[in-house]
Amino acid sequence: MAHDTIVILTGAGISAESGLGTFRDEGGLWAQHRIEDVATPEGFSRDPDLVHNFYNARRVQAAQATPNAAHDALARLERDHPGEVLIVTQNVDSLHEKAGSRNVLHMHGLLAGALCHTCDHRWTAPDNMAKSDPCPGCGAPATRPDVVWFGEIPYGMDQIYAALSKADLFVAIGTSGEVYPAAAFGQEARQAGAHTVELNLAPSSRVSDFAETHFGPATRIVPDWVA
Ligand code: BV8
Repeated sequence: MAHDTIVILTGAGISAESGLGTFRDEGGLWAQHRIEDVATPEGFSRDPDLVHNFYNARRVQAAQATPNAAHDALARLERDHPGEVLIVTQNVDSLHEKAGSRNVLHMHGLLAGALCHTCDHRWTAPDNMAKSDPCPGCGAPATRPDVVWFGEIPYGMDQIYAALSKADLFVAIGTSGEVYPAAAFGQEARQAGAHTVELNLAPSSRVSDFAETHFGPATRIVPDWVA
């Protein structure tokens, strides 16, 4: 029976040193595109090719990326605490799994996933996708990336809230605390009695939710904290 007493929330900052862009840092992904154009259902309806180009490029880049010392440290933590660690990631790359983490919940979906906008059928995404690709389930030309856009409901919320209510320890790594509901998880864990830790390059918008903070690059501060 899994206890998930250690809940870890990760964001784009944990993958930055693996070469994958963050969203809100200088020159980040959102600097090149408006959120409304590439990460909303409305943006997809308006210009599906723009959205697929944005995600196709990230899918190819993520597939070539390798986990860094921070991902490796979290995989080690899970091996040392079998059944007690849940990683809730906002990231759509698969670097936690490549590092060996097993209990990973992608609340904002996965670049490796394709979804039918018509029948909700899911399949493994090819490198290059287009809306006109026929859905393997219903045949409709309604192929989209299986990621959660603004205004859509994140995956696994019941499991996440249940884990936060029982957590002894909540650690947020590499996230700016700008996107909800993830940004409120620290406060929820703290109110449930967990010890809360922020490991980030710089204080996030939700830094006041955390009892303990360490700032610096994830490849240094995460292995130091896990050790
Ligand atoms: C929902 C798609 C209802 C996938 C993304 C007004 C107030 C409050 C909320 C709202 C509001 N108006 C609208 C909302 C809701 C909205 C929202 O939060 N909007 C924001 C802009 C205000 N949220 C939603 O719509 C969500 N759905 O609310 O549904 C609901 C609620 C509860 C329960 C059920 C239903 C859906 C949100 C999902 C949006 N999809 N992406 C993709 O393209 O990847 S969001 C996008 O931002 C990514 O998913 C990303 O993961 C996420 C968060 O960004 P971060 O990961 O934190 O990255 P960022 O660049 O911001 O920060 C990087 C951090 O790393 C920085 O702090 C930096 O210092 C640090 N760093 C950098 N380098 C390093 C480092 N740290 C360590 N080492 C380094 N080397």
